[in-house]
Parts: sequence; C-alpha cells; structure tokens
Amino acid sequence: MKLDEVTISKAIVESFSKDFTKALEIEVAIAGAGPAGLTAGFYLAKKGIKVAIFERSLRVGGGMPGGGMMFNKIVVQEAARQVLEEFGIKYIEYQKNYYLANSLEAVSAITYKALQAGAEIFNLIGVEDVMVKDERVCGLVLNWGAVKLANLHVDPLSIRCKTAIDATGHDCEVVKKLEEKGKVKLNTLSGKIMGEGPMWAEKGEAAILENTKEVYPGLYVAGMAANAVCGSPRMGPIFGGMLLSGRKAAELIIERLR
Ligand code: 48F
Repeated sequence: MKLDEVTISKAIVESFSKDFTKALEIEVAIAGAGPAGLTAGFYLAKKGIKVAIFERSLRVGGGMPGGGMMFNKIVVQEAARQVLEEFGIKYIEYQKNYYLANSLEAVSAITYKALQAGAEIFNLIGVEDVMVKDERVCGLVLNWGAVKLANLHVDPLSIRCKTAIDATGHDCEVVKKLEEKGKVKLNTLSGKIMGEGPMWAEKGEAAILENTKEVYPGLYVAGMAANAVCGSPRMGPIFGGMLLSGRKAAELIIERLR
C-alpha cells in the first residue's frame, strides 16, 4: 500500500491541534505528570471530568522510573496497596507493610489507565505561570519545555480552567510562581511556601494527605509539591503517599465541581 509522508504529517498536526484546542478551556489542568499528577488525572477522568496534564519533559513519570537511586523498584505501603491494585500493577510483599513493584511497570500502568480513562497528557509542554483574576487561579500559562531549555525568548499561550493542580514535585513550581508574582497569602501555616524538610519517610507519608489541599482559590497541591509547600519532610522512594495524594486531590476537586 502506498504511504504518503504528507498525509502522515497532516494526521499528526490535525489531531494534535484538535486535542490541544479542546484543552484550552478545561475543567481541571494539572502541572506535572509524575505519579501524583497522573493519579489525580486518572481519578478525575474516571468521573468524567475534563482534565489535561501538562508535562515539561519528553517522558512522563517524574521521579518514579528512577526508583531509588536508579534501582528501578519502588516501595508502597499497605495504605496504598489498593491503588496499586486499581492500576493493575503487580507487587510482592517484601515484609509486612512493604510492597515492592517495578517502577517502569508502575509508571506505564498509571499512564495507560489515565489516558484510557480520558485524561489528556501533553508532554513537552511546561507551565511557566498562572492566570489570576479576582483573586482566583483561573488558568495556566504554557510554553514548550524546549523553549525553556534553550532559554529562548518566546511568548507563551494560556489556557482557562476551573481548577488547577500543582503536581510539579519538589520544586512546587506553580505555587512558587504564584507566590512570587501574585504576592498572595497561601493556605499554609505561615501563609507562604514553607519549604520541604529533610528525609523522614514516615512523617512525610503521614503528612502528605493533610497537605493535599487548595492552597489558594483555584489551586490545589498534590504529591511532593504538597509537602514542599506545607513544610513537611521528603520521603524518598516510597510512593504510596504520591498515589494517595493524587487520589485525594481528585476527590476534593470532584466534590467541589459536581
Ligand atoms: O517529581 P515528580 O515525580 O513529583 P510527584 O508526583 O512524585 C515525587 C516522587 O517522584 C519522588 C518522591 C517519592 O516519595 O519523593 O520524588 O510529587 O513529578 C513531577 C513532574 O512535574 C514535571 C517534572 O518534569 C516531573 O515529571 N514538572 C516540573 N515542573 C514543571 C513540570 C512545570 N513547570 N510544568 C510542567 N511540568
């Protein structure tokens, strides 16, 4: 059968443009496709909410594929075992309360399920700013990841959303930008970004659900961004908290939107 290069190009450009145009006005926009952002996207899409995830890197998964110091395994505790099962991720019990999974299988399964549920994922597109009107985050400002890498002076494009989630991990980039430019008071103890604490897995995992919340009208935090914004410890390659935090962010937003 004849294959035409231009038809291939047209198929890609037309279909991407259609998907991206739909994402310009969306119910929930998520910054970062690490485990927390992907999990939030899955649970939102499963409830029929229009959700798009913007990931600055070429690949999704954030810190998950790297496991612990490049040993590509992750540990999940009992509290999140049901989420592993929901995603169909295989695991073995290493010891009571320590379940081990392959980090690549975990990322692939969560990504696949999120896409199948209807979440849109745009890789190579980063969030560089927020749109704020009447003291509420009402959109995200996007640019190509490559533009940032190359330090090019290229103006961004904006999307409108009812709610946004900062799931950008340790650097909590969206909240940071909001604080820096909006001079706003955040819903944290100090009213500011409190900064991530040093490693303490148990305390970090215990705090993350409480930290998963709306930190400014229209902007939620999930995953390590939640602990970084609220001043709780990091926890290394245990991932139950990331999955549960993504799920909680989705539940809070579903309750608000529906
Ligand atoms: O860092 P990341 O995996 O965050 P997470 O979902 O999970 C944290 C764990 O990986 C691990 C841990 C477990 O205990 O501590 O570190 O909270 O994923 C964050 C994603 O956001 C992307 C980044 O490339 C990564 O894939 N990202 C960061 N800044 C931006 C962004 C941005 N400004 N716009 C879009 N994506």
